Amino acid sequence: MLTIYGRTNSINVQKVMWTVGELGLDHERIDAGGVFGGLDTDEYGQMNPNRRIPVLRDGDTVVWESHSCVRYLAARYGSGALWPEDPGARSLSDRWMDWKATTLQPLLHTVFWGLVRTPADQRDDAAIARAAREIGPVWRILDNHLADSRYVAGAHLTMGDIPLGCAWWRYSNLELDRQSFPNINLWYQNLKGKEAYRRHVMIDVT
Ligand SMILES: N[C@@H](CCC(=O)N[C@@H](CS)C(=O)NCC(=O)O)C(=O)O
Repeated sequence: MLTIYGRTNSINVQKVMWTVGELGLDHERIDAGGVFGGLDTDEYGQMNPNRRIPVLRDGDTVVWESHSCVRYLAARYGSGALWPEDPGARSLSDRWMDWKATTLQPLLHTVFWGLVRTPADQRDDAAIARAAREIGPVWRILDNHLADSRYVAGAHLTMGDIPLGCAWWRYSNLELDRQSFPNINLWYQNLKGKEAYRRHVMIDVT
């Protein structure tokens, strides 16, 4: 059985839980991080020297870094579905996962942490406003891509949709002015049809 360490309101844990749910895998999740703590023990440090969540354990295999966890699960249990077999097709999923981590996430981090996890009197309003402005054209890149593609790597859900689906839920629940993204919105309607997305991702943004 799989074990996932991490609290449910972590976007990085949500990616793993959605993947586990999508694949219908037997698992247990152990609360860790945030108010639950538990990251400073020797045992945890041996699993993840970064002392961050999530950690995924599958028998003797221990994986950290959320995108690596998603890739591991997709490759081991979702071959031909979440894990496209063809390297070219898989590169589409891969690049949107990397894009989320490197291009989108720094901006999303600034607006999310600023608006949700920082007390109002301690916020850097200028930094939040700048990131909120700059993230619009970044989402537009995905919106343009989705004009020709039901999911990020084609007609079916793959691992490439998972980090972005989590990011979109978080972004669309923030109190800020957003442009309209019609193709992302259609894609999001498709994601909402997935039970595991509703269950693990569409929860209070805290
Ligand atoms: N790049 C890492 C980031 C991991 C990370 O920063 N996790 C945060 C939660 S989203 C964490 O462990 N925070 C400390 C805590 O929850 O106590 C990944 O994708 O897994």
